[in-house]
Amino acid sequence: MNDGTGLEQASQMVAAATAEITAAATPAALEDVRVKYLGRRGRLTLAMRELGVLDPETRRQAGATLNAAKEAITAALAEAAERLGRAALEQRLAAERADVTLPVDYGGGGRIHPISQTIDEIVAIFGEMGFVVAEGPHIEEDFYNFTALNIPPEHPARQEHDTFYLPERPDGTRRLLRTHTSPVQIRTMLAQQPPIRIIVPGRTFRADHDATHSPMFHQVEGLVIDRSTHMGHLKGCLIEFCRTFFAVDDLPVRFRPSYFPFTEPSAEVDIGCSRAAGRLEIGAGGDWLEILGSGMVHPKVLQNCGIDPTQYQGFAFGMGIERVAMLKYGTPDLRTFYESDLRWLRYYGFLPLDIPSLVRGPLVGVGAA
Ligand code: 2U9
Repeated sequence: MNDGTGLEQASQMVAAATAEITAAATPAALEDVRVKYLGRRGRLTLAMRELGVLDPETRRQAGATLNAAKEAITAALAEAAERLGRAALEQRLAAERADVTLPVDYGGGGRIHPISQTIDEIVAIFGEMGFVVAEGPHIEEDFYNFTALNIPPEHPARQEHDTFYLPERPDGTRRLLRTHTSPVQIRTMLAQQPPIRIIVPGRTFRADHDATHSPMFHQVEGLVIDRSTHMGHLKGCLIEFCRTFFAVDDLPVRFRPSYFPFTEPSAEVDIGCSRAAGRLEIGAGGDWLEILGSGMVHPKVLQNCGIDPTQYQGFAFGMGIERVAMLKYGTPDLRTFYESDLRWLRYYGFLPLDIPSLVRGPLVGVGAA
């Protein structure tokens, strides 16, 4: 401290530090400057330590001067740190810039399987009508798959289902692979009170294997239960579904009386088609194609699920996914769905961004050619 008050020494230090701070090109270089002047053994820190040997008046003046110098260097460091941070951010943003107007590059990426796409389309249509998705286990108890659905032991419908049974348990009962998705509706009715409006997609299993049957296949079923649900609701809902799914506004739809143990009355649903020149075409054409099963839920089924059939009624329907997918997308052979042939999937599969939605226009999914 040559002049006693440290004034000259302090102003030199501030000038030197400011020049070094301005020259620092990286946060590391800036930190070196901070340590050099303000670190534990920094020049300004040491000068401040020397104040103790001065007489009180000189110490007061020199202390004020050195404090002002410290504040000046600290402020210059902060300003430089902000400048360097901004520059680094700008550099990073420039390096990470992406042109979002470029078309999406799908490259050799994966495809959505037509079964998944078809399920998503069906769920989107019923979702728009207020249905919610419900799911349940593949391995089921006999009660949920048969008995609760008005198919008691010895009922002839049990034979038609070609059921896969699991080994007998000590109590003599056997679990099974669900033969339809209907046990999910049973579980839903047992768990919650009406109104119920669910759509149930999933895998189902039957011991049947030939050109038109697979031991594992997919179904979508639906269930609506409310106080005054009637056959008119069933018809309106399913006509709307068929026309939207096949994207044909004036598609003829007819309801043919049928029989299922779990619905009464029951109806099969046909859509219009033409088979001219051996080519199947969906739309008005004088011919008919079966697409769905449906009916009003049998009062005994409601009762089995704790729902009072004098207060509530509802309708249900079911369809095979493979069948409607083959019809909509022209896949000729059921077995190809399960072969995991990548060339087949590249041809019949869907691009990941082809997400079915009614808001984006008609559901005429376009295959990835
Ligand atoms: C409950 C009550 C009623 C679901 C229904 C059908 C008619 C039907 C077949 C279509 C083709 C199965 O994949 S397929 O072979 N399904 O015809 N399904 S009514 O009825 C229910 C379901 C659950 C509680």
